[in-house]
Amino acid sequence: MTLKPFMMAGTPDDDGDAALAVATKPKTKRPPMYKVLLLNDDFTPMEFVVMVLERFFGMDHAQAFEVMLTVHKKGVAVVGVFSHEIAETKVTQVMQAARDHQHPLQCTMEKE
Ligand code: TYC
Repeated sequence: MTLKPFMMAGTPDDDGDAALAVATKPKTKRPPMYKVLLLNDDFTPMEFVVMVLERFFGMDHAQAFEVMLTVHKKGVAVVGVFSHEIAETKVTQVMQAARDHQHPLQCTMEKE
């Protein structure tokens, strides 16, 4: 901008602001995703865990058995990755089913 007769250098409208037109990246932020984790314990029956994985995580029997064994042997496994709302629903469903059957099975979620 050229200085008009009534403007003084160094006052707020003496901008040079053409140089501040910085390119901005178009922001297409994907929503954060959440891992749902199943934890091992010594008391929940294996068949119950398999049933939970089939019912709430859409696994077939072989898949569910395999994932259950992974949790049994390693202590914990990721059983799915979901949006915050879906992950919360899965955790609630598993925890309610465990409570209903008086099993100590634990299911949690964490940001990916
Ligand atoms: N460890 C349990 C048992 O031996 C089986 C089990 C597997 C429990 C996975 C919880 O998330 C779990 N009966």
